[in-house]
Amino acid sequence: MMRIYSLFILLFLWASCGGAGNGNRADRDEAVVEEDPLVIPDFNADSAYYFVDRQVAFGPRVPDTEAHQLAGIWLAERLGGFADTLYTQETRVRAYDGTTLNIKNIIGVFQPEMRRRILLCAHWDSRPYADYDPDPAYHYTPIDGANDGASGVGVLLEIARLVSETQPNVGVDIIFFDAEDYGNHRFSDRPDEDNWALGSQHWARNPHRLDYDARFGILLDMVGASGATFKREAYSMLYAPNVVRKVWDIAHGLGYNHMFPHEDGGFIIDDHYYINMIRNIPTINIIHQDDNTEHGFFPEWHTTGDTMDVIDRYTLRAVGEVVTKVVYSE
Ligand code: AHN
Ligand code: ZN
Repeated sequence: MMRIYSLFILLFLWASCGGAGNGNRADRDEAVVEEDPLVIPDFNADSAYYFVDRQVAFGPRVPDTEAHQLAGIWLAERLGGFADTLYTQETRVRAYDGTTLNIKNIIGVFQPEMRRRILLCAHWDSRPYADYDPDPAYHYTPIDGANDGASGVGVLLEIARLVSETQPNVGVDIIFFDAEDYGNHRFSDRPDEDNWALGSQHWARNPHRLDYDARFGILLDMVGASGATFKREAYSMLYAPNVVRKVWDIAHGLGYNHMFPHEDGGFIIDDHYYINMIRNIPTINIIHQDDNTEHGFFPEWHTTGDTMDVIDRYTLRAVGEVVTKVVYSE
């Protein structure tokens, strides 16, 4: 079922009560069609949950592993099935410890002919080490990344499905970035420079279309844990304050005030940082921050506990509804 938000419905009711006086029924029906009411498709949280679960079932999606390769093929198939055009961008990058990684950014383009575009993104890789695990025995064990990675991709696959069925008034690009989470191990002594978000750094310098531009971008990171709260991330406030305002206003309008507080979070180096710095596209990060943990993220962050057990359909639904409404309000 679709939800229809329209001032013109109200006008129609007012007119039917005799307010407009003249005009027959056919005229009024026509007016409703011509004025293009805002039709917002329903975000299905079960579908998003399924997309998260399917990714996690491949195992940790660490570059240069079989699970990563198979998950990448599956994601390209799924996104490609919804998008008008699919690009995969494969390259090699150097990780902080000198390892060469074979990585793949996965890009779905909807309505390529439209000039006004918005960019939605998340990272699809998962971290090679549980370096915040309470048990040191797991500090070099790869993680499932159900929340840290798969949740954002799951929400965006569901939005891809909606956009494929109901055309918004704007072109949409959905990018799944690779190698976001191969950053410096907590106990490494290497310099901590630009070693996160390797896939988005590559894309920002080599976009899938020359001179690619968008009105704004939204990054989703850790958007599936129960009890999540999304404070206003500091780089988002610095580079894209109007986008933060737009998104938080819509969240409040939908009744998700408690999850999108008007509170300032920290500066987080993530994919959106490089999109802002290198491509100059105002891009925000919707990311779960938590003052009650030592690292500032959800309790299972970069631990073996970041499994499907932390994923809550309610959180996926809240974020999904907000981003869907942003897309269809453009
Ligand atoms: C830093 O800790 C520098 N950035 C965190 C970005 C991140 C990691 N997002 C998910 N995992
Ligand atoms: Zn991470």
